[in-house]
Amino acid sequence: MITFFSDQHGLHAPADEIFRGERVPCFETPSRAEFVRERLQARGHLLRQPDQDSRAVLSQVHSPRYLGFLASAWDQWLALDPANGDRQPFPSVWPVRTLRSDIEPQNFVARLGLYSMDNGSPLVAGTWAAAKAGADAAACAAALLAAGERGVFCATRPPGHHAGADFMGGYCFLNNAAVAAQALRNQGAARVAVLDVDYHHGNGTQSIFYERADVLFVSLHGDPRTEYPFYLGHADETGEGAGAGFNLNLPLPAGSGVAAWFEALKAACRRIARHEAQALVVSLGLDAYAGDPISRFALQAGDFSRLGQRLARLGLPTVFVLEGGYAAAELGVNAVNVIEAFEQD
Ligand code: OKP
Ligand code: ZN
Repeated sequence: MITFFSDQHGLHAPADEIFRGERVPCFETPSRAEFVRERLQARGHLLRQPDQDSRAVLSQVHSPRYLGFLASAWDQWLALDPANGDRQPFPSVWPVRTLRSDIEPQNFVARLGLYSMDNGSPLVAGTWAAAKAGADAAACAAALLAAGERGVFCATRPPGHHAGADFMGGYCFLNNAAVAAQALRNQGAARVAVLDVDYHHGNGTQSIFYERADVLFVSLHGDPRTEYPFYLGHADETGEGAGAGFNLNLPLPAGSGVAAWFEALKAACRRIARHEAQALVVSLGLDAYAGDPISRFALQAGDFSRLGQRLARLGLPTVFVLEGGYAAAELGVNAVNVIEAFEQD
């Protein structure tokens, strides 16, 4: 399968994240993408660097002030103190209920909080370049579908599905799946479906399309009562306004087994078929894997082949976008199992 891979991903390599109040090494590491690249190459898949600018599509899914902030955040951080070059900024204050988010504060950390849903998305000098290359890959993949390709894989990081129109979160900065879906719409697909199989609910993607009927969002994930992102992803979130009925969440209790997962996948596929979509975007998180260090589902490597086969049966041109998956050494095998089974079916 044609795969987009950006060398720029390595520019986003934060050292630490905050976990239970302590700094711990980041789970979302450059090695994740390198394991995927190695496996793709070993299996003879073609790798391409993204060569299209996603700027126009990005401005359809993210707000101008958020994009402006993200593109210049590192320079703003350095402007505070040149010694900040070897420090990671973390937000510590957020405009929750009753506080105003319409006015951009002048204080940098206050702006960082305005544009963040958590303190778990460390930003470094190369974050913008890496994230932008991922979004460019998503736009490239959509263009290839329009040119007749059946499946294209974006083996990119950082992931994107927690990033909303105007905020980062959960290691995500730019919503690559939303970029792919919007680009497919721009190219003439009347109806697009996004299927998110990452262990964590894709709150960013859901919120971007929540009031739209043209992009159906379907997600299979750990129940937000106990799992990140906690504040979205419940079954009663079905869409609003014109988008009423075009959002389907299938939360499963943490610890659910493989049979329950594939039952939920069946329901997801049925809803997608009913949408009569002309193209599919898969937010391909691989953290439903039994060996994932921060997730609690039970899929084995062979189950990812079964996933690829089920997706192929939808019969839709499909963009796969890498999201989470933190058992880094197994990520390549699991990702390539999905796309090869998709191609073979
Ligand atoms: C991103 B993606 C664990 C901290 C968890 C948030 C998880 C983000 C997952 N120590 N932080 O959906 O895989
Ligand atoms: Zn995840």
